[in-house]
Parts: sequence; C-alpha cells; structure tokens
Amino acid sequence: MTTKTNNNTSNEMQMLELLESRLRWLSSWTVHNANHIREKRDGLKVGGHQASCSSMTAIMAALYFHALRPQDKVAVKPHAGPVLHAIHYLLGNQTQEKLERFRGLGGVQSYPSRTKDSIPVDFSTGSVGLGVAVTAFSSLMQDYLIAHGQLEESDAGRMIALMGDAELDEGNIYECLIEAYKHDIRNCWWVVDYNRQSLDSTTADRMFRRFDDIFETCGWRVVTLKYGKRQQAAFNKPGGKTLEQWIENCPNADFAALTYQGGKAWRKRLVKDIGNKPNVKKLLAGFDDDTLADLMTNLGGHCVETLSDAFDACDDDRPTLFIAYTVKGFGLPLAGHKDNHSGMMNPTQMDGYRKSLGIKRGSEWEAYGGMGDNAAAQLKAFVEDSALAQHRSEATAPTVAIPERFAVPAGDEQSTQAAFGKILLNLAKSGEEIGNRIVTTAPDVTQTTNLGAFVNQRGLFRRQEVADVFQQAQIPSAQKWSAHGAGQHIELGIAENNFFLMLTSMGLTAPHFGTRLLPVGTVYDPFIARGLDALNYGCYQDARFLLVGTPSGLTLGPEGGAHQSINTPLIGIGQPGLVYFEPAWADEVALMMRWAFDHMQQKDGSSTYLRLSTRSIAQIERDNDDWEADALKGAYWLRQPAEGAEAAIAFTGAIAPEVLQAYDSLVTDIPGLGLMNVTSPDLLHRGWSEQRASRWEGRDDSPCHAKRLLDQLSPDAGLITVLDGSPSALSWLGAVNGMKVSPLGTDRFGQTGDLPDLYNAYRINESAIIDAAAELFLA
Ligand SMILES: Cc1ncc(C[n+]2csc(CCOP(=O)(O)OP(=O)(O)O)c2C)c(N)n1
Ligand SMILES: [Mg+2]
Repeated sequence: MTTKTNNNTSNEMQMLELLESRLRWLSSWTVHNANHIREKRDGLKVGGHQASCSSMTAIMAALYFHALRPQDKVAVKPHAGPVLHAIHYLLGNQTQEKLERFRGLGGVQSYPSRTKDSIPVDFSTGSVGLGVAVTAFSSLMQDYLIAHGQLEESDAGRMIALMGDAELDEGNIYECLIEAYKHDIRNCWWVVDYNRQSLDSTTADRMFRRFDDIFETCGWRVVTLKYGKRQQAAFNKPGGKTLEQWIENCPNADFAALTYQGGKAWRKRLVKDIGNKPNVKKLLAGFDDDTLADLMTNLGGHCVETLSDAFDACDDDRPTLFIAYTVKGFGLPLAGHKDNHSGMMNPTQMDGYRKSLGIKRGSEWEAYGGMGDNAAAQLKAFVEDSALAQHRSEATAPTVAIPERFAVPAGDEQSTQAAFGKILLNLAKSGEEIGNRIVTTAPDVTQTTNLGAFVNQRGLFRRQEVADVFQQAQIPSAQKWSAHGAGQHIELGIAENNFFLMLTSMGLTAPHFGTRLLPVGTVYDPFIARGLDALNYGCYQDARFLLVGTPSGLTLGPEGGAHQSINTPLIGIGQPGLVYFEPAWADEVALMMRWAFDHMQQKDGSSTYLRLSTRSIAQIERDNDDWEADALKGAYWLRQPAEGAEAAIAFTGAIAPEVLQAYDSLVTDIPGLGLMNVTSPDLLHRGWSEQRASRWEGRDDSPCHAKRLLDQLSPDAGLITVLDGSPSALSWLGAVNGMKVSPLGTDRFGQTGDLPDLYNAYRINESAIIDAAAELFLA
C-alpha cells in the first residue's frame, strides 16, 4: 500500500463522500422497502436497522473504496449488513431483486452470511462479538500458513472487523485479546463504530478511555478518530478550543439527545454552557442551525478524509483498534435517539429524505440516482476502478488425499479416546500428506484428551521459536513442549469460546486462503456447552473440522457431576453442519476419523463431532468388514435379529460391555433378540427426517436407514434404548415404525462414584436393561 497520509486528493474524498451518501440511501431504502412497501402476509414486523447502517456508511466507504486490498478479509457488524449489500450492488455483484427481497425467502439475509448470501461474505456475523474475535484467529491461521510455506508473505491480507461499540461488552472479545497477545498476532484491524449506543440505551461514560488501556496493554495500537476535518477546522478558529473542550466533556446521553433535537437545541445548549467564554458567540454565529448541527456531528467516523488518513497511516502489520466516533442514525431523522436501534423512518420521513437527495419517485433503486449525470458518471467510474472491483472470488483449495483405511490400534482393551490419540500419532508418522495437513488445537486439555502423542511428534506452532526448558534441562517428561514455525498444534488457554473460534478459522482456510488444512480440536465434552454459540457460529459459516469431545458422560466416574456430560448427544443431533458419531470400539474410531477427514473436504460435507470415552473396554472380534458401511450410516446390527423378532436393544458408546452382558442374559428368553449399535443417533435421525421430506416433495421415498434396520423386526416389536447421556437421543427410534420403547440413559446431574455404582444408580447397567426389557413385555 502506498502511503497517502495527508495526501488524499480532494477528488477522491469527494467521491467517497458521494459514496457514503449512496450507501446511506440504498441501505435505508432496502430496509424501508421491506417494511413499508413490500406486501406483508403474516403481520410480522420485517425489521432492519437504518440507524446502525448510517452509523457506518462513511467507515465502510473509506475502508472498502480507499483502504481495502483484494487479499484483505472483513467481518461486517451484523446490523450493517444492508450497507455491504449496497456496496456490492454498486459493484454489480448484487441484484435489485435480491435487495427487494431483503429478509424474505431467497433474498438478502438480515446479517451477512457466507453460506446464504450470494455476494462475497468473508465472515458471517450475527451473534455480536464472535465475528470480531474470529478475525484475530484468522490472522493467526494466515501466519500459520505462511510459516508452513502454504501462503506467500506477500499475499498476507488484513483480517478486519467492523464492529459496534456494544460488542465491546462481550466477554469473548477479551478472551480473544489475551490469546491473540500470547500468539503475537498481526495484520488484524478492528474498527469500532463508536456511536455510544447499544440496543437499549446510550453506553456508559465511565468506559471512556478504558478501552484504550485494555487494548494497549494487549499490544494493540489504538487510534481514536474523534473529530472530523470540519470540526478540526472549527477548533482552530477563535473560540474553537472552548468548543472542543465542551465536546470532550459532554456526556454520551446529552450528546445523543442534542443530536436528535438538532441545530436549534445545539445552539441553545452551547450558548448556555459556554456562550460567555471568549469568542464562542462569534464562532457559533458563523453557522446557521443546519450547518451547526452538521458541524457538531462531523465526528471522525463520519469524515471520509479522517478515516482514509488514519487507515493510510497504519501501514504496517501491527494489530490496530480504530475507535471511530459516530452518531447512530447519522444523517437521518433518527439520529441520536436512544430508541433508534430498531427505529425506522416513517414513509413521510423517507419521502423527505428521498427529495433531499433529488431522487425521483420510482427511481429509488437507481444505483447513482438523483446526483446529476456528471457526478453519477464520475462516481460509477470511481467504483469500477476501485481495488475492490478486482475479482475477489474465493479460491478452490485442492483436496488432501486420505488413505483408504486408517490402521486400527492394537490392544484387547482400549478406550475410544486412547484409540483416537494413537490413530493421530500414526498419521503423524505415516509420511503421507495428510500428516502434514492436520492441525490440532485444544483449550489447555491437550494431554488429558490424548493429543499429546501427536504434539510430541509434530510440535507446537509459534511464529517465534520457544524452547522446551524442561527438555533442555533433561528433566524427564512425557511431553515435548517446544514450539516453532513448523509446529502443527496451536495450544490455547482455557477458554472454550476461543477454541471454537480457532477451529472456525482453521476450518475456513480452504475458502479464505486456498489451502486446505484438516483441523482437529479436543475439548472436555461437557464444556462444549461453554463455547456452544461459537461452535454454532463456526458451523453456520460452514467451517470444516473434526471436534472431539472427551471424556464424556457418567463414564468419567470419580471426576463427578461437574465434568460428566449429559446432554451433548442432543447437541450432536441438533447442531446443523456437524455430524455426531459416538463409537464404542477402536475400529469404529478409525473408521469414523477417516470418514471425517474425507467428509470435511467434500463440497456438501460438514464438520464431525466424535464423543469419546476414557473407559477401557474389551474390543470385539469381527468376522468381516460388512458392518462398516452401515456404521457410517448411523447404526448396524451387532447381533442380527431373527426375521420378525419381538425385541431389540439399541445402544450407543462406552456402555457396550453392560449391553453385551444384558444381551446374553436376555437372548435365551427372547429368541432372535437383535442388538443394534447406534454409531450416530444424529445421522440416523437426519435420515429419518430426510425420508419424510423426500416423500412430501415427491422425491425418492425409499426407507431411511433406521427404518431399513427396524423393518427386520416384527411391526409390534419392542425396543430397549440405552446410552450414557440423555435418553431422548435414542428413544425417538420407536416412532420410526411405531414400536414401544423402554428408554434408558441419564437425565439428572451425575456425581462421583465408580462405574458399577454409577451405572446402577443411573440405571444404565445390565440389570436396568433386563428390567427395561421386562417392562416392554409386561406392558
Ligand atoms: C450475542 C448477541 N446478543 C444479543 C444480540 C442482540 N443485539 C443485536 S445488536 C445489539 C446491540 C448492538 O449495539 P452496537 O454493537 O453498539 O451496534 P450499533 O449501535 O452500531 O447498532 C444487540 C444487543 C445479538 N445480536 N447477539
Ligand atoms: Mg453502538
């Protein structure tokens, strides 16, 4: 980037000002059209945020059309989504038809969405805070790729978040700041739309300058853009310093209220407060009411020149926070009102706004309407010449070859967690490309989730080398903990939000940087809930990774109720974009991991979640591989039922030994009893939903996998379902063919205990299964 500090040509600034006005109009009109013009069928408010948009139009004009380079990526404040669409409308990437359908089916989404919008969206946003923090992790991943020779340093872009000031209240921002400091991130900009208004109200004056301290402590440069050029010029006139001082001390709420009230109110208040100070009256007399209101709201975040200069001045890779002072609802009759978050201009106000821009009725969608032919042509040429207009389509990353089979770790007794660790280690040692593309991460649980062997083999990633002091001092330790540029594990502090955002960034390297990584993250299963919104966020934007939740369930035994996950199977079933498997044996783990690495690279693939256990159980003999295909569809018959059998047990995961014992006890009384291993309650349920959807839509309605398996039983057979988790994860199986079900599982908090005691107390042991079977037949 060439430094243009203080040298930005007045012509360019004029263009940016015109653009700002276009973006403000188009975003306002998009929201207005959807709420006041488009036909409504359901009486619901459509919604949209004109005030949040206009707060950011200058920031986005200056960023997108002055500072942004093709390799930069931006997360846009959710409520400024219509401004992003307006930008792409001007660039010719968005259609009027989609804008007209804003918030309607198939139209522009409420908040920028990578997967649902047709324009280029680098990061989805919506849940405030997450879209900001994810940029820090993506800048770290960019450095990872550079260090691994998978991206040229010269192709490094900035990861930029355009954020609302209330997003600074989200805790995940600070969790991220700490992690980002530890990893010495660079090439990250966060631009705060500092309108000092949230959804409910104006924000706390006490936080003034505190953000500077917090960010500077974490190594960020803080650039505050408080005053626009017109204000700065006024401050240099006689009496100007007094005016500047007055604004400095003005409480947020007062400033907002005066902005809403306009020029007359400003004058009255200023005269009252500082009118008797030297030269102030004369200074104020130089402005009529309208220009005085303009002057008072010419804050840094509304001045394209101030913004452009500031962006130009930060011509290095230091992480930077721009605090751009703004007015929420800038330039609209809503400006400054504390209730303006969801407020909208009424048709009369909108009409006045239209007229003030010289836009003819019926020409509202005209990209450059109302500005005169000359200006329109000039602005169009300016937009078309911009760096942004260069094609920015996302790269397609080549796939990484996955071996036909993953070797199954040897051992008569194994836990699924240990098998996972060994398989990863095998891949690390295999010499195959897959070993180089796997990247792992964990929130301070690397060792206790069995990632340690992989990390010993491949090292931790740091841009700057960090020696393992314990190893150098020859102090015996199982863990080699040295870090370097070639390392393939990104160790995180204990913050699950960061963990899921890290996985999100890892899982987006293919579309973002054209290089595919195979991310694997491990977390204690119950603490998935801690980062659940960030997990959902990653899945929503189709990031691809393998998530391992372990240890899980009551099966954790002595660790007790705070660590025993109960409802994660339901998360696994309910989370779109994530296929949940829960294996019982090591050979299943190998099969599912292979599938996950393949599936995460498929166009219509997804991420995978493995719920694993630390319980070491006897492995079973297999006669052949016939079970595998069904296991990958969600279930297989471990003991085939007799044709028309009267009952079956369906189970999931680490309680397999209890289930096998119960099976052996019951099979003499219930001849032909079936035993179904449900490897993925999620896939099984999805298949069932899909079958019904197919039927309604007149597509292929062949039976789903669950039905195909259950059709082997008598139509009035009974099912006993059992897992170490919420019973509802499996109890629905009865509904597939209208069978009676006797469901077992846990729906109370766990506690400390050994497995015989816990399985007995929570009724997931052999005798519970036998009782559940009896119940079916007694009923
Ligand atoms: C996690 C989350 N909680 C709540 C909301 C609802 N919400 C949307 S915007 C908003 C306030 C945003 O204020 P700010 O970030 O300052 O944006 P602006 O003033 O620019 O609209 C809230 C609470 C949300 N989108 N995400
Ligand atoms: Mg705000």
